[in-house]
Amino acid sequence: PGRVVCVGETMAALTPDPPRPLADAGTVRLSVAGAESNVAMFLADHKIPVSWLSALGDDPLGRRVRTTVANAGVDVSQVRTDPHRPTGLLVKDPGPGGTRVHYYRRGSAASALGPGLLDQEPVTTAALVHLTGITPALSASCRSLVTQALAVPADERPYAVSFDVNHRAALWPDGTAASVLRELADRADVVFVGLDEAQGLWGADVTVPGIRELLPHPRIVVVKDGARAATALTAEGMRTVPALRTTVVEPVGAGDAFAAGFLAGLLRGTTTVRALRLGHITAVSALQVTGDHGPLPDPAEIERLLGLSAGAWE
Ligand code: KDG
Repeated sequence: PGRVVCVGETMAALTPDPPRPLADAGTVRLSVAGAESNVAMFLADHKIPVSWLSALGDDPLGRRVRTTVANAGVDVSQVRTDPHRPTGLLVKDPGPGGTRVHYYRRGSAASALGPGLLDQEPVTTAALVHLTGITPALSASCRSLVTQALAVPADERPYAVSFDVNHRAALWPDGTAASVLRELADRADVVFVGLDEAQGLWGADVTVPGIRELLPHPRIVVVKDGARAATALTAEGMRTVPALRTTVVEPVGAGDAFAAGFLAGLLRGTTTVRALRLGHITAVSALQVTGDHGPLPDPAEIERLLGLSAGAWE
């Protein structure tokens, strides 16, 4: 398969360990967090050649992020080091009502990324460029990076574009996000969106087929319905595959893992149903670890899971 280029910000992340409210936490765990680099790491696990494109500060956290992504088998040679801006930071605040995320990323190295990135290697020779709805919320230059990647009509672009809606309410108002994300998503070749995410953005009564009416142009729209199922809407119609039952240690990263598995299938030319199954199988690897990125099952186990009868998937 051709090369995938994932573009977007990755931050250092701090999580109280054991989980407890930040205000009285003692020890914290340091890890890395970034939707696009998560996708890149899972694609590398699937042996898809992949580069991650971003910017980091010239600081220890930036070096930590770079090393972590590189050690997962992702090409990071074109990730810039910005001498003037820091690496972004995410801090998790576990509480009785769930975990809140606090961002310290305004003015970060990656927030200064812009459309210039698109005119250079590895983007110019990529088979697929993966973007998310986080990037347009980061800064004006980041928004124009995503807008320009999608400005050329799909059949005239040298590469396909996949776009995970990934709405982050902490970054921008829902009203702005709803229209910007819909316009951007509708210009992509492959779109990933959660059913509840779509309902939050575009109306509580939005249904899976209704999402196709909102996004009529992409070749494939994948709607993820949490732990239940995922549906691919294509010109051939609708294909739904139930999720695998699994124990959930921590759900963050599962959406990124799902996207990577689906894209790996697509790039290898498998059927839509197998690509959806590969998405679910990859998601399990993220669900079963506290971090965003966990190991895939071995290839024989992946083949076994792919080959199970439809009934066994329910
Ligand atoms: O998809 C997981 C990401 O949300 C997380 O790793 C952090 O990229 C991130 C963000 O901007 O919220």
